[in-house]
Amino acid sequence: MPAPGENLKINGERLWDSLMEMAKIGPGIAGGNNRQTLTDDDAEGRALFQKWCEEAGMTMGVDQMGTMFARREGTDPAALPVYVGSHLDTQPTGGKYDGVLGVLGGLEIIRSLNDLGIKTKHPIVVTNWTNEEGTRFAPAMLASGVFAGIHSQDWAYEREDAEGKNFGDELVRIGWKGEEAVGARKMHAFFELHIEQGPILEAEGKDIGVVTHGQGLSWTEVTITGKESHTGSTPMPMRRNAGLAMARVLELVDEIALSHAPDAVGAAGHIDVYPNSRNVIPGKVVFTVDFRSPDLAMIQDMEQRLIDGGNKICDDMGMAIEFEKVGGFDPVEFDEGCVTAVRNAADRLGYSHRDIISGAGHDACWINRVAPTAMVMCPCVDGLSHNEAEEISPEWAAAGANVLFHAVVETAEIVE
Ligand code: HGY
Ligand code: MN
Ligand code: MN
Repeated sequence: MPAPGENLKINGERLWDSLMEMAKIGPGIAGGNNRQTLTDDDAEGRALFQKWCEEAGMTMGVDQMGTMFARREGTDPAALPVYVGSHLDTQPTGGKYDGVLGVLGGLEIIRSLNDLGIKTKHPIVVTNWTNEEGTRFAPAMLASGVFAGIHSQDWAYEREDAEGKNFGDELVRIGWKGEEAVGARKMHAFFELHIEQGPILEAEGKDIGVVTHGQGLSWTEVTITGKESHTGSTPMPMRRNAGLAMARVLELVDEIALSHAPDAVGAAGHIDVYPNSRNVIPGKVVFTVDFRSPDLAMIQDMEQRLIDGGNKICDDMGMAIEFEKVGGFDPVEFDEGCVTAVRNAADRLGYSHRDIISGAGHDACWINRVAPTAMVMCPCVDGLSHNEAEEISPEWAAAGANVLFHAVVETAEIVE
């Protein structure tokens, strides 16, 4: 198949304008976004994305997890489509580009193909995966996980948020529960453009990350039970302070991850303290430990040492501790053919690039189980993400979208 010419480019200005337009929906309090999944803001962002897709001549399909599939026809309707996309949901203090760049980068490919009057043999489908972040409803990458057969749909529907609302009801409430069976769609390939969310590309002055692997992830929910009592009148030796036990376990998490440096990371981002009153010793704490590494054995070692060490800490302090695995996936190796298409595109377009392992999880990590998959990364300022100050440049956005354009169109086969 002839590769696209190096002059095949997207319209960077239009992409940037669409990013800024989408960023107005579900604004954060510090310039970023708080467009959490299945909220009214999410519904508004979905409606805007659907409007843009229909204006670009695409037809929209929605599955029973609310994932959106906007299709541009190919010349061979029997050919399996090339899928391209990411997610529109954000963290509560999220940035404007995490996920959104991948969805709107896919839309920009369609808009550019329309401008250039180019047809492809394979249809192209631009995708918005529901609940990639896993912040409101754990785990992360929930809809792509159901699509890949990792989770059952019923289990996914029962996921609850902090207010006890469940995923299935909220999906119906916002009017985005589709008809399609989840996972019924077969893919020729899947590509995802994403900001790096780390410092490597910017530090090395690289325009493009060719993502060969994704590190594995493990989420363990830890519950420690002590005893509520008065912070003033309870003598220190009598206290069963669950908050103190958590602090010691979190020190242990840091120690465990650092023992595998530089190939592992660990922290807890979600922490609930009960009753969370200024003058009550915490009787219970619930927190989620997030371990990651490209090496599965390291992840398993970290999980086991958390359990062994946590049990010891709480035995010594006379408290109960429970562990529940609430999310995770093994390290991922992306499809060599798709990765090569990304690397060749970066070369052809003259962008500096390097192979990279994704530090963050992405829908591509699950879709890689059911279709040939690869990712394209662009740098982000100071490697910062999951922070409202997340920033990229229009040039980085355009470079990433151009490489995505070439990889997708080469795989979808241009029809002369
Ligand atoms: O957790 C992750 O890595 C992704 O941002 N959801
Ligand atoms: Mn993301
Ligand atoms: Mn994210």
